[in-house]
Amino acid sequence: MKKLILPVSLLALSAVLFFAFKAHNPKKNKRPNIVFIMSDDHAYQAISAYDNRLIQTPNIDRIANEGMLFNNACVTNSICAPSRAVILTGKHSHLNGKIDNYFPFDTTNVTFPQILQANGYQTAMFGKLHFGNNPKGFDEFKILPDQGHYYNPDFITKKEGKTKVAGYVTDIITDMTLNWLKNERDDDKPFFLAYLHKAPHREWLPAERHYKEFTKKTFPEPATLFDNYEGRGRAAKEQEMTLMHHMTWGGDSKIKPENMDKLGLKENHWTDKALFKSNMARMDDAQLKSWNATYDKINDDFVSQYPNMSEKDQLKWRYQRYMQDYLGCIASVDEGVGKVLDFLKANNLDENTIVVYTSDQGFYLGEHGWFDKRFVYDESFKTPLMIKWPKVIKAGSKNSQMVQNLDFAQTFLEAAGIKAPSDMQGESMIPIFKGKGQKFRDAAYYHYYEYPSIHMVKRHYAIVTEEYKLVHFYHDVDEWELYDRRKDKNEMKNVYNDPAYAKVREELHKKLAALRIKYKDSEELDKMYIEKYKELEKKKVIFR
Ligand code: SGN
Ligand code: CA
Repeated sequence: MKKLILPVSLLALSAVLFFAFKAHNPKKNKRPNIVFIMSDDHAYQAISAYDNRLIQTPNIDRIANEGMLFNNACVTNSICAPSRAVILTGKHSHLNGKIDNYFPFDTTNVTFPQILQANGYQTAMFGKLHFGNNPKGFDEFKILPDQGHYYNPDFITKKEGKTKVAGYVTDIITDMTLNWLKNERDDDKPFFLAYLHKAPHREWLPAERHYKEFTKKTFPEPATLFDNYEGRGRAAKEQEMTLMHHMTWGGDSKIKPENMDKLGLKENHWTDKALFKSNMARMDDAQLKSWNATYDKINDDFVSQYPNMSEKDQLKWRYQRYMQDYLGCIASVDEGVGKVLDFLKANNLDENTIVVYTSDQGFYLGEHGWFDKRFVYDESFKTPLMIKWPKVIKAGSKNSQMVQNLDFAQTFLEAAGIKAPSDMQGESMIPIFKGKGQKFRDAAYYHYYEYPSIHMVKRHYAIVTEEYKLVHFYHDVDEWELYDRRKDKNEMKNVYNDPAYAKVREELHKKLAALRIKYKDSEELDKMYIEKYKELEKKKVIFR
């Protein structure tokens, strides 16, 4: 008998070893994992890898230090849901149909996660999507309905339906992500993981540990905080996104309704008190108590200062209040990113995982006196981007090519060894990762649509080259703007009618026309979308 047992147990042992080896054989999983981290409205000015005057973000910076920092990454349409649609489809807004936050996302679009999934990738999404419909191509998702809430948020989940989760949104999304990595990841498959923060989206409610810290700080003001928009056209003058007149006392600056009444502060937006109240209503007693302990002091202080404040003082105060809460929200994003990076490292997933950090667009942090985004001007056109992939990208590299959010789909597909559909409109960034020097994109095309709507930024399309920006505001007005990006970094002077730029202007007009043809955009489509928007206005779904 004994003689027989030995060979059988040897066989069993070798089978165990075979499977153990199979699971841990690094060669098997040659296709890279992808961790796509995106926050909402995170300005590059608020990442220390770009600029350390406002905040230190040591964990986000790790991605740049261990990989590549992009100094000129930009979007095609600087607003939330459209940016996400461009990322997922690899197509400009006018072709994927998600031109603004109101139009529905057409789920017959093919998205790159669907293609990855069909090719053997395990896929998961946690956090903010903002489409109004669920993502396709994901084995698992837990997403916020619409914009989501900062405290005790609701989630739409693939497996458990709608749930309310106690706690702070950024921490919850991080925990969901880590939990999936630890417990649900299939060792035998490469994965695509979308880790999508709501923060630092308006109205900027930080976690307790961070509002306690950040409300004590004072921040340097941007050079253009007191911009009067001379030198630019009607669009810059007629927007509704100034700290002075459009930031709300209640929802944004957290002045309590009773204090607004006491000081006779007029609501500058119908949502002001309502939003303040609804944010507070989500907190439990302990959260509210702690919140009040910090924000009541700020309120008392403001009530005593306000009667002696000039308009200029008010703007300065609003800027500090804005930065305290906005940057406080980023602090928890940075912590979460650190935890996910630590997990990858501790589990030997570091080497062959592509980690991306980006935002759905840039954001104004008081530049031109503004908050929000939408314009093709730099702070909202450009977006933070850093990517690490130790196997391929040299640590600490920097790149200044105009990569766009349009390029992610083709980049990820190429990294996974999959041929991208021929109607995708971006470029794969893989040659850049490998340090190849050729010019990637000569000019970027931009098109913003959501008007008339909240913040009132007029429709415009533009061509952006390294040196110039030519912009056409074609709806409500018919105005052209031209900026010399090298000489006028803050974009304060439209030189469209300056004879010294006549030749540049002419060339850019030609290039812009060619780009519109290349990307299949046209005046007919512009008109079609204006007409379709009117139908939405009739249904009263547009928010103003
Ligand atoms: C909300 C915000 C706006 C913001 C839009 C779109 N107001 O309406 O300030 O521009 O979302 O943002 S709020 O007071 O309700 O927060 S986006 O990131 O989803 O495009
Ligand atoms: Ca956004």
